[in-house]
Amino acid sequence: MLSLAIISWGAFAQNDYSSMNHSEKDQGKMDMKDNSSASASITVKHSKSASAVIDRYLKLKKALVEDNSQKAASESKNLFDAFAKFNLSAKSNSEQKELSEIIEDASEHAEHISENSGNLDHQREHFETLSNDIRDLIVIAGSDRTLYQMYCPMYNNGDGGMWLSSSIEVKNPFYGSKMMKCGSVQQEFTIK
Ligand SMILES: [Cu+2]
Repeated sequence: MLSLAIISWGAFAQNDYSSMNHSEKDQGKMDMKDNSSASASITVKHSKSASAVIDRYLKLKKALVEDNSQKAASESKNLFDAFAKFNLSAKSNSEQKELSEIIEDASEHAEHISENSGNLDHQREHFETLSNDIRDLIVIAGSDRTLYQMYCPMYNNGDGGMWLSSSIEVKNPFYGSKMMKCGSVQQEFTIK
């Protein structure tokens, strides 16, 4: 599971993340390509049910922006706990099923991030897939704030990677200080 990504900062940062073996990743990518039009807007319902998850996800993202692997590990432990406390009881049966699947997958990624302090590359691989889960979760469960889906076309050997932000300002969690401004707003999640 510990993949050592060799990063070279050549013409187009050739990152080898090919050793990552997570099928969910490709699934997330497919979704991405369907709505690749620049800066679309999606309305989600206003809900506080995901507040703790969103808070902690954003703190994890900040730690990765800061290249702080140790902090990313502790924040993802907090996120893991927020998933465990997520209250599904107020949701419909079909939503409960979908949400519990998302949460199960996302919890695994949070766990990997928390267990890989000192390995930012590996934490970032899991963060990319985790971000897709958080987006899917918000689409179903709603959000208590406007969020932006940001996209970095260079990540993962040019496959690209997305993350969520509460601000339109680009602070890249995949590259941190190496390429802080790489990325753009892909989608806005507004609250109804
Ligand atoms: Cu892992």
